[in-house]
Amino acid sequence: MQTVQSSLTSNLSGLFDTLLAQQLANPRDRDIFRVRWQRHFNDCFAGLQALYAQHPAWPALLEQLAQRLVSAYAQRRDALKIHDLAREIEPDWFAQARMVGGIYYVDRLAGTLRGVIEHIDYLQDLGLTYVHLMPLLQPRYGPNDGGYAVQDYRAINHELGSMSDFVELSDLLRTNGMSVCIDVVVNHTAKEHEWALKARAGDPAYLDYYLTFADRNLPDAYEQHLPEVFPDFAPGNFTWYPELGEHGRWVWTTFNEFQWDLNYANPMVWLEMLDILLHLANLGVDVLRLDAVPFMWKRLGTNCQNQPEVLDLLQAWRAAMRIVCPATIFKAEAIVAPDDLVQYLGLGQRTGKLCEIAYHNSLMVLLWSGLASQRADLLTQSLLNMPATAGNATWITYVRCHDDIGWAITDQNAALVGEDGPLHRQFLSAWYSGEFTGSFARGEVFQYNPITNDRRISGMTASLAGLEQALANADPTAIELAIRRIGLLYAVIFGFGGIPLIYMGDELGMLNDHSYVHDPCKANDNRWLHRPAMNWALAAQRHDPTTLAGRLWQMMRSLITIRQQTPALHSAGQTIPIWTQQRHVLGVIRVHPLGRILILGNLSAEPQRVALSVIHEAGLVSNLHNLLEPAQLNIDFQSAEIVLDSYQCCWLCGQ
Ligand code: OTU
Repeated sequence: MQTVQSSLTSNLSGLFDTLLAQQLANPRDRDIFRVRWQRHFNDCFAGLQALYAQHPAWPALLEQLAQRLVSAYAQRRDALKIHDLAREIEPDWFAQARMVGGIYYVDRLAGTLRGVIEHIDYLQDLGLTYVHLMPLLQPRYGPNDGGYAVQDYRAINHELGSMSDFVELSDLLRTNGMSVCIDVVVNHTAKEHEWALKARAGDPAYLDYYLTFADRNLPDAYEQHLPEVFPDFAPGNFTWYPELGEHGRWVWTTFNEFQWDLNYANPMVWLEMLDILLHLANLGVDVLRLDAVPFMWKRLGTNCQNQPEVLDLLQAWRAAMRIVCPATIFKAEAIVAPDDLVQYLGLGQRTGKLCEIAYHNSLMVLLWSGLASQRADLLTQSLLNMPATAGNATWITYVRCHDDIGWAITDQNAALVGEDGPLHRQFLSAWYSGEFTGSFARGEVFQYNPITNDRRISGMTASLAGLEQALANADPTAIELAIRRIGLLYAVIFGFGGIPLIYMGDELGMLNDHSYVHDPCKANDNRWLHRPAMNWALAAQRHDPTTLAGRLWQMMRSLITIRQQTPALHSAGQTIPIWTQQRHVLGVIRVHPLGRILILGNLSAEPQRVALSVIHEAGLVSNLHNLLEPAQLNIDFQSAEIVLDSYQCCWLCGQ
């Protein structure tokens, strides 16, 4: 095997030399490629070999891989090559305290890409260094799951603008210090994608790009272990297409019927998608958000998520990207259990790296859980049980995103703090849908599953945190509390470690938007409740602190400024949850050579006290001060306690 491998790699090395000589005029470019190839090719090769060495297309795969890598590199613009160099010199660029992100739908923010160009001052004013533009590649016509059913990965959604608009916008963002993140839906394509059309036209090579079955035998066997992602509007995981094959076939459709899962057991699929990733990186994209990665490999008898092969697929992609376009990193969109999730960060099973960043779904869910129960114990316990992540990889921390909130809280962690898992999850759904007596929240249930009793939740941050109800009741005290809740959630994710993301409109306290019910392509999916169009009238009030929008903006702006001025918040530091001996107060220590910060968050509506001894044990003994606004620290020296106001978050420093 060893000799086969070494002869294969030496053949490849020869092939690379020929291709480089043909396609790259500048000898320095060829040298750079070779250095990177020597560093990363083994990681790429190891992943691929594990997956495809037995496949008849194996030798062809390697040859085509070499060709695609060299041609993508030859097409890379000089400005991006300099960007690559800068990022190689500063490999922790995404882990630094200056990183703060925002998430936007292009159409909802500003109509078109040109509209975003015109509003770039707004993003700058907020202080962002990272902008996630929601799906903007050409989707199918009609319902398209908010753009997650892509028809053409090489075209920009023509309703948003042209490819040159996009390149102009991403160049502009980058030159203004903002990295660009876009979505790449790697698990499935629209059923109108070119590959699917060819499969439907009867081309067997393209039929093999998807997972299709002549009868129900295998689908039924798989279904026994498969959950349903959208049980409500897309039940089951397979859809019958009478026009497919000779007598019709079942197609694997994890999500909607129009989203066809790709067959990654076919190496050509891996290669084609790599080509797309390289193409997008060459447009100047810094972060590729790989959608639904856990689903990329199927195995009978399992839930077909997080299979070890997924890690090999990612390792091979990432290594290939490091050779051509090291400025671009991967963000894993894996909303899965913590043990499964941490696998996507850091090192793979074959020691190559996988993704640089991944969503911290658990933190998001647990913060909402803590806010409803006004208790920190489940949050603390679950964070303590979270496996560690590897070096130079970090979290995306967030309060809300465009998806629903699923109550991913384990029965085991719930039991450790004396809670019943199923009951607590039911409580959270009742609380955030506003059904629970005394709830401050106004969300809606998404995808009720009568079999599992799961009820996920839709809703904007401000509506879930009480602002909508407080405004409807014109209740100034409730408004105050809602603002504080929003501030608390964001203060925790800003200090926790990772890149904090501000969900569009949260900086202005934008509320739920019910207008989607009038659009037939959206009406059955209440996730549109929290995908409102930007309210520019509210945005215009942002510098006026006497307005609600102005207060929230001010709060967010000050969090951003303080984070960016605190280099010790670099994500390479450790994040250590502690018991504060006070069930309502969350405690997290951030430890970095540049400093130690204790984050204390009061999850209750009442003032709470934390013993100074707890703070001393956390390593802060003297010269205690609070970095966050308001910077005062309320210490009761008589009882030796710190007093936190309702929903107050402090970032404590000291010696
Ligand atoms: C993602 O979410 C997107 O964020 C959704 O907006 C899409 O609808 C979906 O993919 C399909 O493209 O299940 O409920 O572990 O949880 O991929 C949302 C990952 C989802 C999945 C995630 C998915």
